[in-house]
Amino acid sequence: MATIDAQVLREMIERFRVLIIGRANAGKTTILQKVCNTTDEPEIYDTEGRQIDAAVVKSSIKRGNHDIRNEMVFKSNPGFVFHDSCGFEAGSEEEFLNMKIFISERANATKLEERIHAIWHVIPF
Ligand SMILES: Nc1nc2c(ncn2[C@@H]2O[C@H](COP(=O)(O)OP(=O)(O)O)[C@@H](O)[C@H]2O)c(=O)[nH]1
Ligand SMILES: [Mg+2]
Repeated sequence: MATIDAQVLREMIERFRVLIIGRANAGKTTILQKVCNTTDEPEIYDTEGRQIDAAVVKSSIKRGNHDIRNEMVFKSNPGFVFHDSCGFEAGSEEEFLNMKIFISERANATKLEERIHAIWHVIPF
């Protein structure tokens, strides 16, 4: 079986796509800022690549309309794209279901760059 060199793979996918899961306030955003070595808030883009205003994102999360398909990108690290989920707390069955749908869609995506390349489950101690 032919193997693909990691460097070649990185060039093929352009951006490494990570799904980060854990309950609200688990520290997901904070840990992403740490690994991206930034204190900036991430920029949020919809699936069509249109940037969404941070205030709009915050108010829709408050209304319970969080969209896992949105892409979070830190200016300092354009090679990484993050998807945020908060479906691991009691009473958020819908968010949990959305996460499962998103994972199955992105596990079967034909385009390698659209697939989820890693899932990071954040558990606060
Ligand atoms: N004590 C403590 N607080 C943290 C830690 N990481 C994040 N926080 C705080 O917890 C709150 C929620 O963090 P945030 O990253 O927004 O969580 P998210 O909802 O999972 O994205 C913020 O007030 C952070 O400053 C940590 O490791 N220890
Ligand atoms: Mg967050």
